[in-house]
Amino acid sequence: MTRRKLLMTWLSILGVLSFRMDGYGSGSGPDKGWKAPRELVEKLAKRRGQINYVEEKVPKYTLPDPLAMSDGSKVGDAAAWRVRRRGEILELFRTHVYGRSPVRRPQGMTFNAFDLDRTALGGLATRKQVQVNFTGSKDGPSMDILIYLPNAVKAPAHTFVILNFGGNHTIHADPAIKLSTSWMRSGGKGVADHRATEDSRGRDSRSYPVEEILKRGYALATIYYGDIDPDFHDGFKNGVHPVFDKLVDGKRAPDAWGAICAWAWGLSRAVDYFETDGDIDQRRVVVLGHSRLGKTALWAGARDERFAIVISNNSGCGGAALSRRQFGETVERINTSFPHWFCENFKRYNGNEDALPVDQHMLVALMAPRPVYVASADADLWADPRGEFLACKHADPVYRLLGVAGLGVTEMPGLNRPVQNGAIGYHIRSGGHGLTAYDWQQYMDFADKHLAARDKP
Ligand code: GTR
Repeated sequence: MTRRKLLMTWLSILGVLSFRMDGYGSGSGPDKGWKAPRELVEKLAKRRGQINYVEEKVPKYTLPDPLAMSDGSKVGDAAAWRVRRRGEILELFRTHVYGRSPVRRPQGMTFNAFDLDRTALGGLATRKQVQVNFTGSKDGPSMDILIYLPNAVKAPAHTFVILNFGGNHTIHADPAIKLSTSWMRSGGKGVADHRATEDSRGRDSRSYPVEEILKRGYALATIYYGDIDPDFHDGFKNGVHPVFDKLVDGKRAPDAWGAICAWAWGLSRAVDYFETDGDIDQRRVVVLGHSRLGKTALWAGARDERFAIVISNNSGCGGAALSRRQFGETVERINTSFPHWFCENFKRYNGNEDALPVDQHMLVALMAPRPVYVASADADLWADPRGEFLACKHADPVYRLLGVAGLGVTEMPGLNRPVQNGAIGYHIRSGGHGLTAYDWQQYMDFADKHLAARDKP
């Protein structure tokens, strides 16, 4: 053996060893692919008997083929996908899952900038705050967009847009961020009588590494989701629903939009604004969301192709996870806990997932050929990490039909081994349900690769 070969052999042995050590303690080696941590499965199975956390108990299921039309005919080329099948799938999701929103942007919508500081965050950023009045009336529903632009980068900036859970003022301690006056869910620090108090300023900053994002050259835009529609079931009397709902005989239709669709619609209104702001590169807007807002990001990206990249963080049931697996949260569970999230028709599939004409791999496929990224967390079994991975895997044939490399792997990667080879990114990281600095790093790496490749505006 030559000295070089000997050295290579040693290096590869060392490589394998360090690979193994990384996965230690998780119950799954990165070389073998992720498996749900056994102790956690046992604990959860005991605590919530009616919910399935055991892989072996996942029922046998057959997924609808994204590349077969509802009449059974095959989708054999990119044009057939584009012209026939994509619209058909979108329509199925509208009818059966998320509901139908107004088709056009609201007439008379206005954008009112109420803050501009070119020396924000010690000179790192330009901060803007803009109120979007959906009907053009100050008394009508509105949302506030908070934007940080990186001063070190020449405009227009590549931008991440994300809905937040607690009000714009919770993402950073910057005292100039307007304290939200909207309705809030109770429970979080700094919320009294469903309103934010000063104590909630910067409360959620760990999920929004604003300085890191800016230093990597990205702009960040964020909106409080409750501005668009407060997150509780009130019969669709508040937020944007009563203003834009089309009632039939005084009633909402079974495919009328639920809250997730309203939040997604709000994200599209943010893009309407970006189109008017020369500081933002409207062709390089990345939509990202966590959990229920990860479901929202996916639906936003499916509905509106102006989003260049779509990222779902721990979105689970009704997001990236396959419904038919019935692992962790199920369709019945989610429709019971959150009856206002989806359209009324979705309830027909409670305990009846096989009857759904779609599954969530088809939602991921609706992003094609645009890049999409799905991320899971080791301890977040409620969101069914394997189901989220499988949705990516079964969306892959659509990407390939369109001539784009999709996921590029067929087995789940190990913990903290991001897959970013093609236009479908995926990772499962250690830890629980949450949006972390690690997740952001992967998303920015992914965006670096894909946004630079887009045509110049
Ligand atoms: C849970 C819900 C999940 C997920 C999560 C969240 O209670 O069951 O589907 O969306 O909330 O949004 O934090």
